[in-house]
Amino acid sequence: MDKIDFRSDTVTWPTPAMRQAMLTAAVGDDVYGEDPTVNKLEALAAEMVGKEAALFVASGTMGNLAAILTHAGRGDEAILGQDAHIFCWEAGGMAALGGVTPYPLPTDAIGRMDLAQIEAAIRWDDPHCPRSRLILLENSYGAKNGAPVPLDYLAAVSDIARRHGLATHLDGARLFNAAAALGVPARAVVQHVDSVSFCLSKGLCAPVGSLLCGSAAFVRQARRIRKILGGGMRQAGVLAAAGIVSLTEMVDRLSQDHENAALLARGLASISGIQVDVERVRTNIVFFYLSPDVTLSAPQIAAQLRQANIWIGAESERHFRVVTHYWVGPNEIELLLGALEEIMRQGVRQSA
Ligand code: TLP
Repeated sequence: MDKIDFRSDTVTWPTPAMRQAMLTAAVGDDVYGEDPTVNKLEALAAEMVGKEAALFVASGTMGNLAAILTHAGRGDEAILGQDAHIFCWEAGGMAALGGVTPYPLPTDAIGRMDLAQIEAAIRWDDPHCPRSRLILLENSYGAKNGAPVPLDYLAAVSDIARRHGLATHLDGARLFNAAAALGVPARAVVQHVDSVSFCLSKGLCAPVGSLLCGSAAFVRQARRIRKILGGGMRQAGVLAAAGIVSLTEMVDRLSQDHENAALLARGLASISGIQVDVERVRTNIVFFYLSPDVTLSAPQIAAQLRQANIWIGAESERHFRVVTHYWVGPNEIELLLGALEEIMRQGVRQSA
């Protein structure tokens, strides 16, 4: 890559094998269902997550929105974590385009809503109220250090949903990271939910694309919704070809990114002026904080690192997010730690 970029795993460039597969991909018109490479990717994705069917969509945001608009409609309500990506970072799509109201609940240190609070959030059947229709889950949970959310919680939420006639959708943008950290296949993570979306364009390095998976009937309707959203693509096989490489070659290496994130977190913990909870790093996302004696702000530190061609995310005045991926390994981590240590040496107020 042209820079050392820890801001996200979305920054990943396609691998050489992907570029080669894109060059030679067989294509057709996917709106007619005639792109053989898209069809192959969708079949592979459905098989890997143990659902009947899958739909290739442009992004994680489109996958989540298409799922919500398939499960729910105007006047319906969706229960979700108050720091879930769908609630915070998807431009309010469910309300803006679907007339679906979010019902946000607090989450614990690994992104779990309280089960009793979920149950209490489900509305009476009363014409005054929105109609509770959907519970939205996320795994791994981005806002909580990319925590893998355990299966017993997913099973318990799905049990609540079933008892009340609600649907469940999992934002699995980093589903395979969660599965690797939990030590189970992806299909086990999604066995309890009605639908799941996962991204090819994050740690799996594809340039574009996500898959939305569920029952055949669900995906048939989601395909209509994708068309409404302007997401019906034509010779999308050139993109799907990279996605097939993602699923066949890139899934098994994600645990390396997790080991690298742990290595990075341990290194950060040894730098004076930085606070990081190493134990919480289970996948590829690390949050770290400036201690009160540091005079520089997070954006100032990030700007100084950029001069060394190293990019990290300043999330506020006092904290950062760094994400490991295919293009940043132990060498890049060493460079980041070295540069940061040097900046911090100047940025920590010396006590007299
Ligand atoms: N997340 C991006 C930013 O939007 C924050 C990132 O850099 O992490 N669900 C989750 C859990 C995500 O983290 C993201 C992207 C999405 C959905 C949306 O995927 P895209 O960017 O493909 O629309």
